[in-house]
Amino acid sequence: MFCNQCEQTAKGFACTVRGVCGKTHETDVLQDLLIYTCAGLAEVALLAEEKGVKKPEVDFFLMEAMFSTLTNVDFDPERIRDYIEKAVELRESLKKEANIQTDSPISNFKPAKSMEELIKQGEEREIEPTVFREEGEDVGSLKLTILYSLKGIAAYAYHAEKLGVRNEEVYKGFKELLVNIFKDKTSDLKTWVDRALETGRLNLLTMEALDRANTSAFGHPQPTKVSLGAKKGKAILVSGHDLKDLYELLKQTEGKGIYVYTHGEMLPAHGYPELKKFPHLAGHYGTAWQNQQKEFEAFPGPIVMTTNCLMPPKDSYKDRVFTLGPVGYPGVKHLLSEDFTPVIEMALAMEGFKEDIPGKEIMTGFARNAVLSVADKIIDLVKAGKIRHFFLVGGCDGAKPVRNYYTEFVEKVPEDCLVLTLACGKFRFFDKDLGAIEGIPRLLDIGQCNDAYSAIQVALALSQAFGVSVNELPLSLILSWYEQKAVAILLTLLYLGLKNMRLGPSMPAFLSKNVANFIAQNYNLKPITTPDEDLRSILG
Ligand code: FSO
Ligand code: SF4
Repeated sequence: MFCNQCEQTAKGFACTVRGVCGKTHETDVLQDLLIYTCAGLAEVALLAEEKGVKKPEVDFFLMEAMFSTLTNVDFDPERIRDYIEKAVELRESLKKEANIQTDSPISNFKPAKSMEELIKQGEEREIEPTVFREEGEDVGSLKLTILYSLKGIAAYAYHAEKLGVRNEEVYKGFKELLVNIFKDKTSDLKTWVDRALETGRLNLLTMEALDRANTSAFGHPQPTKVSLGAKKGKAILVSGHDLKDLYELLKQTEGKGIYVYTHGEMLPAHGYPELKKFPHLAGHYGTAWQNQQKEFEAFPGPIVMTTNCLMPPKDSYKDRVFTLGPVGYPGVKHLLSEDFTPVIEMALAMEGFKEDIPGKEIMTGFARNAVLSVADKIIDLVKAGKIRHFFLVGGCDGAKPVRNYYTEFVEKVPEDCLVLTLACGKFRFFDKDLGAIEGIPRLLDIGQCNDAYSAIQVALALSQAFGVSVNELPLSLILSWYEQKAVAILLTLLYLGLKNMRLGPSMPAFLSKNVANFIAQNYNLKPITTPDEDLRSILG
């Protein structure tokens, strides 16, 4: 196997024996084969569209299948095999319906019948080394950057589409880029740099669609207090990012005497009016994804993983985990629909929390509408010199101890500065009381990584209000990355022309030296150093 798509990749190079995340060789090569098969389906879908045959279910399938190859989503070779077979089935039926004949290898791939042979086919089509061998290191690096961002886009588009919102321009561009990765042998670097930025643009459109989907279904998030304690009684824990899954579960558990708790990236769900209206949405339990083995083990009820980041479950709680949609793990129960009956039955059969557990209260729900509703006040405070600087300390968490940088950074931010945050990296400081500046809390949780669009809108609105470009605002982005949604967001920020961002805890292994230099020179993207040094160089 060869996988270098996430921040924790082995030795900062690639996982080649077994994933640090727990992904096996078999799953890895099958995922590469699935991506190859999806490229074939995308190619045939584009040809069919030219002939006027358009199947929305093909686009949705592509999003779900590509999402399943993202870090910490699907570890189950059988489920990846099902996706490969479904992709070929959809491709062949499209060919028939639109009368398409093509000799393109990706569009004619035939999956082997036995698992053993299928794995061999995957080994022959391993994406990373093939890409590097054929077009040289720099084009290979850009192709991987684009491919990984497409996985991020797939995740966002999957959530949006589940709520009935889609963007046809994104789906078309997505399919074209996926096909190009496999078929376009041009070694012209400029072409691939332009395509990487185009991927960033498509991701912005996708995040806009997701923001629209979430806010039209559940309302605009409002600043909301969330308890970190627990109530005596039966309990279900919901993790991942999918708000629709949480909503369905809340509806199905209504009046059943079960409390529902959020975990990890589900925390911002508490801010949405249509979700917080359920009185049995009781609070938030636990912290970021990398702590789940300890936290899930201690939770006295079933656990629903709606998306990443799933870690290999320990035997002590494996039988209490349920996966959904693109998520999967061998031997873990998988729900085929949003019918949560098995989860509810398990919760009812368990005792739950034996007593009330007191906990701190924290705030979430500072998405774009909430922040912009006090924009005038914020602008006045900046003009009066009472707010000196904004720091967006956002992104993913992870297991590496060097990620303490982000905790220390937030602790050291001077008292006349605001900290905006999003995604699971915030669990390193989300329960700190940073106080307020004239009633504006100094720590504002914008939401999930999926809400990066909201943060971008806040920055754009401030730049308009001050009549300067975003790069001239007293705003610094201190980013942490882990998986491929973060790669897509980074490309969006580069597409928007954002400069001087700091990225950690390490630079992506898939960026070649030349590509990394190109980004450093053109965007002044810097690796994090120490909190003191970075604060000094930003604030002077
Ligand atoms: Fe975190 Fe995982 Fe949200 Fe990521 S839970 S690391 S960027 O998948 O999606 O922030
Ligand atoms: Fe390694 Fe990350 Fe790939 Fe898992 S997803 S195999 S940890 S690079």
